Amino acid sequence: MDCIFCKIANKEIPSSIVFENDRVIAFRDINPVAPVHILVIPKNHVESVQHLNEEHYDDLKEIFKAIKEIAVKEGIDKTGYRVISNYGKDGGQEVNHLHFHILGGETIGKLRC
Ligand code: D5M
Repeated sequence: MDCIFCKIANKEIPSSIVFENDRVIAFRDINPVAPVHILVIPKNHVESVQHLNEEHYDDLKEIFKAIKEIAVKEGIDKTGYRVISNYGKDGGQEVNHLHFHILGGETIGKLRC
C-alpha cells in the first residue's frame, strides 16, 4: 500500500517524531499552521474516523493517552489546544491514514486544517 503515513510509521521516510509507542506515533506536521502542530496516528493503517470499528478501540485509547502526554511535553496542557481529524472530501482530508492534528501554542482560530 502506498501510504505516506505508513511509511513514516515504518521509518521508511524521515519525520520529526515527538512520541512513539508500540501502537502510536506522533510527528510534527510538515506544513504547520500553529506554533505547535503535531499529527498523531495509529501505526496500523485505517483510513479515517469513518472507517473505525471495535478492532481499533485499543489504538484509539493509546492515541488519546498520547495526545495528553504530548500536550504536557509541548507545554500546551494548561493554555489549551485543539484536536482535529478530517474525513473525506468535504472534511478536507488529504492523507488517507487516520490522523489527529494537535494545534496549540497560540489562540487557534475557528478553521485551520
Ligand atoms: O492533513 C494532512 C496533513 O499531513 C497536512 O497538514 C500535511 C501533513 N503531511 C503530509 N505529508 C507529511 C509528511 N511527510 N510529514 C509530516 N506531515 C505531513 P489532512 O487532515 O489530511 O488534510
